[in-house]
Amino acid sequence: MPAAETSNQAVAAILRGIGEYLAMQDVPFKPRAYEKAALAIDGLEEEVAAAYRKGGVKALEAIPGVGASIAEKIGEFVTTGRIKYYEELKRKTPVDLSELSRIEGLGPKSVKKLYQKLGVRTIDELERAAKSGKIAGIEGFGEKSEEKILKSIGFAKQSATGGAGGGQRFILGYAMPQIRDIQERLAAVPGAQRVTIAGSARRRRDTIGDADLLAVSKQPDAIMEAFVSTPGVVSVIAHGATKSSIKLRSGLNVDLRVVAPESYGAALNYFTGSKDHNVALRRIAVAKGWKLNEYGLFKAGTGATGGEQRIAGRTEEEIYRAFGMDYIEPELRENTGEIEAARRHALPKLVGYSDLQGDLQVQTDWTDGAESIESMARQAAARGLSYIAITDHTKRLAMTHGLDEKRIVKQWAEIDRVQKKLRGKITILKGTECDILKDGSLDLPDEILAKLDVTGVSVHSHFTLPRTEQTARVLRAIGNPHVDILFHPTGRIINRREAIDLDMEAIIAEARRTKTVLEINAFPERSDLRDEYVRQCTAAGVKLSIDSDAHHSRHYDHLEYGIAQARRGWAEKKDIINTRSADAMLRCLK
Ligand code: DGT
Ligand code: CA
Ligand code: CA
Ligand code: ZN
Repeated sequence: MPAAETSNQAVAAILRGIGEYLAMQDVPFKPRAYEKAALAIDGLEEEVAAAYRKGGVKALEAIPGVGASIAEKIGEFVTTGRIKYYEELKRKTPVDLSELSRIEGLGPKSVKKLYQKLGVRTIDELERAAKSGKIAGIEGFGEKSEEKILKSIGFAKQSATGGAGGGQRFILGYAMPQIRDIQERLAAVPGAQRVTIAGSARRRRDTIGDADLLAVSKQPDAIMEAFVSTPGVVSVIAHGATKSSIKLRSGLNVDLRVVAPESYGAALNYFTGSKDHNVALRRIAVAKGWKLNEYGLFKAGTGATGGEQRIAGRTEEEIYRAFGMDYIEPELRENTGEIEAARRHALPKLVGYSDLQGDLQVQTDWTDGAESIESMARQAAARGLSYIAITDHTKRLAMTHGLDEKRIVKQWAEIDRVQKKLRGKITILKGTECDILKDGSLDLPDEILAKLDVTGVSVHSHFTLPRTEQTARVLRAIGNPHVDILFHPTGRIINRREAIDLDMEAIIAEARRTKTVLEINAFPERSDLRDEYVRQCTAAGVKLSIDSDAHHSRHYDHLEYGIAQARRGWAEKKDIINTRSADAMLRCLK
């Protein structure tokens, strides 16, 4: 995301950095204050940058643990992209603390000591010092800690490129544009006949371990050469005639394989996976006396002549056909029943990537969104949507300037005004993203909810309630007869926050009973509901919506990833309410 520089994570990181430099200089108390503020901001739902732009320092001081002086520094960061105080601290002790403090067992104090005694400022200098045995000689370190430091350096270097921290997987929606850029570049190389995305990215898993590309080319050398010189490559892991691997600055590894045209389908099938799907297919081949690999599907040679006979391999379709199966969409290839269904010709007809007519969760500058109602509506129309619901936050989210009863009524007048202007272009529905309070009651009174077209509700606080309490809370909320949609039902944020502890079976059963729609939130780090819950919903006949949760018009582009998760959950067009016209969609609500 282009705005990532002022994300809560970026703000928290710089505050944490200040705390670390202060700790290094033995300043009392202050380090803890910065650390606490960083922690609070990390866990916030609302974007502090947006809160500051709207409400100034006052809005920031409303955050527990953020006092006047820290609030001011956050403000400076949001407006200028830097904090002078931080830069002064860094100048005083010019060590790369953010890098060095990633080394296990190295706190600010030991970093300071290593700087004073050995002049260590960077990881490379640390490595040199450790390898030459100088660290073991320093009081308080010893040989054991030197060894430990060396080990930890190896790990820190591996995960130093950001994007996803140590051992973490990459979020599909943010990796995909990078992968598509490479795909496009390669497709333009002379001789390239096909360049396709394979692996988990083609299956549209919400996260990917690495990216896999497959190409058919008349000039394999040229495409490999272009691949290893992709802009943004930090290292070339392998450079061969048929397989190369690179690492991008974001930390993402990308594999490219070049295959022969007659094997393209077989290779695509093999490298799309999943591994479990592949294994199951291969087993079926073996049972028939066939052989399936990345080169093709083969029948053992018959009679005296011997030799294998190719049954299929040029396309995936012909391979599935040879097995007597319907074509299996990549999103389904997880060996969770798709093979049996393909044999019985009983696969779902998945919701398509251009099936959405509307978006039911859109934020505006009335709260923490970046654009006006009119701008969000125009941009939605430009993207081919025929309706959106304006669903700004409610008052409990004070930092986002959440709407109370009075302001939401004012907002309706503005929606009416914009609607008049854009009549015929797009329908703007009145909605809310109403906070579910701790006890399951709602942040707006029923009289208001009754007047809305679309009432969405969501959990933005008390994420750690125990399962029974959390489940009861959400059940109570969706039991409200005005509540239409449960937004981002599990609250997870990939690589950052666990899902809240919910008895999903109970939630799905109650959604079914009360005709509450569950959302597939398309925001890449949310992807919430996730695939397995989507599948449980479709199986139970619970209706779903796919929403962008846009806080900026460019976020409409995320809808694609929500559709992907819906498909991974076997959802059909009829399961998704916003594949319908506005009128038909509204009839699906309570
Ligand atoms: P990822 O990268 O962890 O998100 O997951 P994938 O599915 O992209 O896995 P990756 O990149 O290791 O390999 C790409 C595909 O290659 C994988 O989906 C299936 C195939 N593949 C890799 N290793 C094996 C294997 O040992 N056996 C079989 N049958 N297929 C494999
Ligand atoms: Ca992969
Ligand atoms: Ca791979
Ligand atoms: Zn929001």
